[in-house]
Amino acid sequence: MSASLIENSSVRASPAAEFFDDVLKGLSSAPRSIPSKYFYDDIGSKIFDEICELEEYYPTRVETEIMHRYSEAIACRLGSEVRLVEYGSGSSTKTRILLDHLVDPCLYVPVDISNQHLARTADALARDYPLLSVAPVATDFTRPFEVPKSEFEARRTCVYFPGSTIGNFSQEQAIQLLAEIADRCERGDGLLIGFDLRKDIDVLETAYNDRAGVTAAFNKNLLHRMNSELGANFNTRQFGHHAFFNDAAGRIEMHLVSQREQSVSIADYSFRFDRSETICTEYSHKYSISEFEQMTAQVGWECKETWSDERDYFAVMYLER
Ligand code: AVI
Repeated sequence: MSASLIENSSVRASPAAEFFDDVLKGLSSAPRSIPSKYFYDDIGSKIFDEICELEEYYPTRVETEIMHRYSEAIACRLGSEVRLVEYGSGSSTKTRILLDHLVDPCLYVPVDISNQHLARTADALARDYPLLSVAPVATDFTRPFEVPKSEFEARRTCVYFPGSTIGNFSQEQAIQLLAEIADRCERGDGLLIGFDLRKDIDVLETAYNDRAGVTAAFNKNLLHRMNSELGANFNTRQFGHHAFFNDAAGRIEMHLVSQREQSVSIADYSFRFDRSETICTEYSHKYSISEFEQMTAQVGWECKETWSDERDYFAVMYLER
């Protein structure tokens, strides 16, 4: 069975216009920044999949190990006949571990901003799980969207939010998003969320500065995207990748650094960059389990169980509304 894609375009301007507006706004602000969601075009999503395979990038590997080790306990927490809604589903790799253990799931709703990647992933899932109904939604999950209904009434909806994507929001935005997810849920619905834990700075910085330069290519893909989609004229060789841990803020920050004084134009707009001036492209917050429990409790979630690895690198938490 192939899965038909729902594109949620009713609530916003065209994606190209929105990208243009966000880039102009971000490059005009001080300090300069561009929202990290724009990493994920078709090429960026593929580079991200490569990052997940890197030796240095532990989060995917460790989260996958946790999912394998505790899949039965996790599936038991979610219960049978669940409607599983995954935020930022990407390639849905970890979801397969969950799907292999869930009892009679009613519907799987992968939600992702990259529609081509989503369509391919949803088709592959529908092929590999012929008894599962898959209803992909192509949208930015931070905006309101209609969650498809299952044919048979689900016992509960569970939002699955793996991959530490929550870390890519500022703390304030993360709390706001967790509150919105709670609002979209009913009492007793669940949230299964993966987040990266605070740890040794070297381990963190190595994960975002891999030797093969895949993370650098991921970061620079944003420049290529602005050139090809917005007609910008970034000289991609004149910007470097810089990622470091900001201890006070508890986050990795990723930047594109201008290698010299230069001007860049986008449509009728021109932006001057000093040497070493940066565009912040991503935050990746790292939390402690208790910090995360407090954040979620503030907005109506009750933590039921947390699973982590032996080194406490990563945590998967199950919460109920
Ligand atoms: C998707 N997100 C959780 C990744 C992270 O670790 O913050 C994105 C990423 N950026 C560089 N490497 C991976």
